[in-house]
Amino acid sequence: MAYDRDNRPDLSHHWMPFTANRQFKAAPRLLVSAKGMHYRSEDGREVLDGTSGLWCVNAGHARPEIAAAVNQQLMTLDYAPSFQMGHPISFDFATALAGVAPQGLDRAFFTNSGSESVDTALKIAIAYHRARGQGQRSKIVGREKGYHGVGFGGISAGGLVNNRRVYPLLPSDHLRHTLDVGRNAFSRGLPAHGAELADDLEGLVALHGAETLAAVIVEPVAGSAGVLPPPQGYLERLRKICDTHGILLIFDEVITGFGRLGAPFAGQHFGVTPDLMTTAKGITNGVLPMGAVFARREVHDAVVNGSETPMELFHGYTYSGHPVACAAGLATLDIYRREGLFTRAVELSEVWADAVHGLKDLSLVTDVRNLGLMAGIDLVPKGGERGYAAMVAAFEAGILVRATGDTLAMSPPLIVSEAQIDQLVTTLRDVISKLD
Ligand code: PXG
Repeated sequence: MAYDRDNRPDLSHHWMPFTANRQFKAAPRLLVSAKGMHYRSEDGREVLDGTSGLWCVNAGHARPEIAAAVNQQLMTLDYAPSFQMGHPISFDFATALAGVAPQGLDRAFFTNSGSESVDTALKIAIAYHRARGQGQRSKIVGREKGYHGVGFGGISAGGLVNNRRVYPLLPSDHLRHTLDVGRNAFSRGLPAHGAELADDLEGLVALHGAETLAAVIVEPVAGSAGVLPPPQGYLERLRKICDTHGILLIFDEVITGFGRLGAPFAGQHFGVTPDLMTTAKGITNGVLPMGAVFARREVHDAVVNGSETPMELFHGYTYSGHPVACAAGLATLDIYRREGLFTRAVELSEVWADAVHGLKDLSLVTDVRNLGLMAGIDLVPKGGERGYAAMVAAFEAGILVRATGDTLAMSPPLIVSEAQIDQLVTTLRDVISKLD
């Protein structure tokens, strides 16, 4: 059925996620189709995708190779039980993923989303310590402004107050965030100041005792909070402190994974290898829900070989390793490799940095941050109203950007052209110039 403004669906029954439902339903923005770098809106306009959907459609929309692989898998084996039974394609996909994963992280546990990946990784971390006779290690360390999805583990580790304040939380504590506009405003790439903030972990060790801390989870580049690249040397320092105290380091690569920074994963970009890595989104180019937790072989072996029960980890999902999602994932990996998309963000990073930092002179712009094909643009704060107004005006002007509070985020598909980068920033310049 073709949707348009005269043929709008009933909007009342779908309770929308992370959406101002009343506001949206009063003035909906509906996307009805997508191809390549563009969405089409219900009023027939082309909208340039400046956000890869929600940071997931890294190879662009409607890729025929993925559609063909999905169709073929649907007609071959649409579903098979994932507990105590297996099917070949999940093993093939895990093997293929191990081939692009950071050194040593070659064991994959499948989930269906970033939130599930995070909660899975936290459980694996706790199970790992327990298997090694350190069952007291169950506290999680996250970071202010961190976003790790919406499971109870993820919101406990996360550092965004609106996602946390209503709910009971798991035992956790937090590092300070690394955003320091005072010292680092308009840094190109990694900010120079703030590596010492990693030493917060020493403070938490002193406060809680290392023997109670299971894992530290951070986004290598915080995404949802408005694109916060880590200070130079920060991740290296965190890795070192984790090693000193036997704390596992988890990189949440739900956004940074699958080429966003110009390497398959941020761990490789930074040369810092975590013990566990959470992924989702770009794993299937966003076309089907899927996620994966990558574990260092020693972490996997401690849990699996150290188990006293036949079943080693009491955890999993009906759709873990779903055959159709695996088919989409294999076809996606093929595209990333064949088209050089894992490294395209590096090739474009100077053009991208020049483009987004070109907005610096606008009087409402107070900071611009960038890394790989990600950018965050802070506007003079107005309780989120200004960011929202910018997002709506940008959409009306033909580009899709994200707003978090009064910060705008862009993360276009990795197939973006230089001309399209120019269109994104030229449009955004115009939009920001006209804001109150
Ligand atoms: N970890 C990270 C780092 C994420 O960015 C999740 C976990 C959760 O993934 P799921 O698949 O459960 O949503 C995310 C999700 C935004 C935005 O615009 C970011 C996300 C999702 C929706 C919007 O900042 N990140």
